[in-house]
Amino acid sequence: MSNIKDKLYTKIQEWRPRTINLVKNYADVVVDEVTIGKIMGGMRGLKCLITDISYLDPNEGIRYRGHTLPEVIKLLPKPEGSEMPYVEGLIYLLLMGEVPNEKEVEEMLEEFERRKTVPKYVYEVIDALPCKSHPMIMFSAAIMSMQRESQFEKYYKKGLKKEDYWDPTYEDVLNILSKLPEIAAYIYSRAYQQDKHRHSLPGVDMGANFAHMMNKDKPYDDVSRLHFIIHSDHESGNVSAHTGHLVSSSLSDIYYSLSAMLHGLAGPLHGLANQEVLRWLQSLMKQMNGAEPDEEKMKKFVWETLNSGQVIPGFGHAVLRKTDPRYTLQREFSLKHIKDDLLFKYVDVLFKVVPPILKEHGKAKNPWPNVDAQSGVIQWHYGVTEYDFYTVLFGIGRAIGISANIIWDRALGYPLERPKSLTTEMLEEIAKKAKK
Ligand code: HAX
Repeated sequence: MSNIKDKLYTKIQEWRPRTINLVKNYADVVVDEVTIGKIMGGMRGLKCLITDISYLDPNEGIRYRGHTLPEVIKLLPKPEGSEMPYVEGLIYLLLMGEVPNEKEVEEMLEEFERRKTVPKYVYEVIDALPCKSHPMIMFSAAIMSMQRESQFEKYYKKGLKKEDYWDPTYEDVLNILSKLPEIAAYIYSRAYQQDKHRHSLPGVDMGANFAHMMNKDKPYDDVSRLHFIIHSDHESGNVSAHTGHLVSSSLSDIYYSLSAMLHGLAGPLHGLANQEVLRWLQSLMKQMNGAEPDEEKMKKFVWETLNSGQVIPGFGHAVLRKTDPRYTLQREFSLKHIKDDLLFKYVDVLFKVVPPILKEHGKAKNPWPNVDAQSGVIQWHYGVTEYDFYTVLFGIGRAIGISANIIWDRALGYPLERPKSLTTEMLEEIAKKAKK
């Protein structure tokens, strides 16, 4: 066993009694109330999932293993001369629940290095798709094609014990995560650059390697690190994380689970919102003839969007009730590196203009910007202007958190997910009885 896997095994053994205790001794304790409103309202706020990897507070935002995002950025080791930490260190933190030291990050980097070569057939699968396919389709198909590599499936067929499920899952996770940046960069070159792909650079971390493959200079390595880190996890109830967990609960392997989660991420109310923000901003700038932002004209445009029945992309959230700290971190990065960028100026004026309008409009429970309002603008500034690609970048990050969760789901023996459904008539009956 590698040192990392060995240490993870110790952590798992230490944690297991807590799970067993809750299941054995407290299974009947009531945690939450299931109302008709919650059932009909997409289970908003219903406390019925478990993860120890991240927790989303509506007012504070996400914490990874107890740390806020600014703390994560501050605490994790960084490559020399970089503002942003190693993504590999974040993976260690999510898996172990501990901030790694330099040596532990080094071990993680080695784990990734030896696994990062993408099999040739994956490129062929991507090439076989029409180059006008959405990049998320290419991404999902590429991951699916690698299912044949699954260690979990191989050992499960041989008769793996339940308590050992986590072990080949861990191998599958590291195998696939280490390859995602190259697969994404290949999709980019295939879709937009007439196949001018640059292969992985040996001996560099994920952020630097991705910048190299995208043919971008500094600080795009830090842009990538920041992007992958802040998108990695947002507790378990969001569509992508929940989908990944649900699919994996049937003991489908990580390839099936990650491919499935991407399909949820690809929706405009979730990850695709970053693409939608750019599309919407472009039409706004077109109306303004590319001039400097003008608050009054922008207010009019926001109202026009709302009055036509559309949502303002990049604003609102199902859980958050304040500005998303992932937005704030990206804004701070932008203020430091791209503050004169016209598109960024537009985004910054929208930060001022949209929340009061959404409040006046009176529908959205949260009028503040979310992660997607900023991420595309940074990519655009550094020359990644093909906004169809942005959700793929989100997907690399999100795969990290979902994978860490799936390893722990298996380690703690979480069961097949299977809630119960009712009919409308049954709910009407329940409602009638409650009114009596
Ligand atoms: N613009 C206009 N209307 C909005 C809105 C926005 N940005 N956000 C919410 N609303 C509306 C909803 O459409 C809903 O209207 P109806 O009652 O007519 O259906 C009403 O306000 C109540 O919605 P809510 O309870 O505040 O929000 P939900 O939990 O239902 O949905 C969403 C949360 C993020 C989907 C929503 O805020 C939205 O559509 N935002 C724009 C799209 C977006 O930015 N998505 C990315 C979110 C972050 C993320 O997951 N990234 O991956």
